[in-house]
Amino acid sequence: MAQSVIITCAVTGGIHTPTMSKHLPITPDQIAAESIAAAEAGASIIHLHARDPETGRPTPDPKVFMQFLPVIKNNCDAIINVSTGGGLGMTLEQRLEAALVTKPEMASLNSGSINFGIFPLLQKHSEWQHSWEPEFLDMTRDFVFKNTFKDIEYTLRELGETHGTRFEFECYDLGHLYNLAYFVDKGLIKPPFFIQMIYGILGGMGADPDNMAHMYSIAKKLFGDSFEWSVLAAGRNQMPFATQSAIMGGNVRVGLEDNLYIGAGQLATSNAEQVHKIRRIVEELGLKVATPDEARERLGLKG
Ligand code: KMH
Ligand code: ZN
Repeated sequence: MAQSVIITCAVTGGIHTPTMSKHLPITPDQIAAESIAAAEAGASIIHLHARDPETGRPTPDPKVFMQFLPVIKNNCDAIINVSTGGGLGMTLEQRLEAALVTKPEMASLNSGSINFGIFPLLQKHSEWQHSWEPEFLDMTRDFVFKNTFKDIEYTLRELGETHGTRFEFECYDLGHLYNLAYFVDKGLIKPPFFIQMIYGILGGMGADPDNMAHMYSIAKKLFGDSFEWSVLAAGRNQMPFATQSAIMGGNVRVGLEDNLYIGAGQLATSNAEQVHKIRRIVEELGLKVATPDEARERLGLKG
């Protein structure tokens, strides 16, 4: 019998800008409401960034996180996953601050460095309404998303070993699986661990179905049965790649962080709309959607 499918919803992220979609949640109230609705629609993990309520710019400020994390926790049973990717240009210390203060069940951990090439996406949007958006566009032209071995080890020790937070290991490339294998060998990552494979970011793996098949087969060789895996793909590849993952026995991530659309040329009006869509697909495939407690058990979370 096939395992149930864990749906993660990444509700806002740090890449899309407010002028790209009026449905992107920005304020703490909006982020809380979108997260709770996504959980009600079937997401068992909510992946969270914070934004400055005035400008929409990503912020590392734990005080802003604390305006929505308790609201989400009190109004649904979903697993809270705090990003340590943060926003472009943040230092590692800034990126870790909110998770170190809030000690969530789960946090993201980016498993290697990449050139994060989002400028083609941003250049399409010419109506800049917020003062920081042109600056953001300029920064992204030569942006290295730095996640060195030292950075990863620091995060594993400070957040994982010290606080019992477990990770969504974000892998943008095949080499990132080998980085994880290195830390498994060192005893710093223990099963069951959660690999989030990321397709379609310029600088990382392209959104080619063959890449997913290959990533999965290498992950199996490296880790046997000791890992869970999930897939996110940026933009229009989001739903097809999530569907391929579910068919191959993996889990799925959707949300406005990864894609602002629900169909060709049609903006998603909410995160929950994307969760409903992938849930429908998963159930039509004859699979079940995991509850938060099933996800907790499979991912070895502290609860
Ligand atoms: N924005 C995604 C491609 C993080 O928050 O740590 C990757 C991400 C990074 O979710
Ligand atoms: Zn994120």
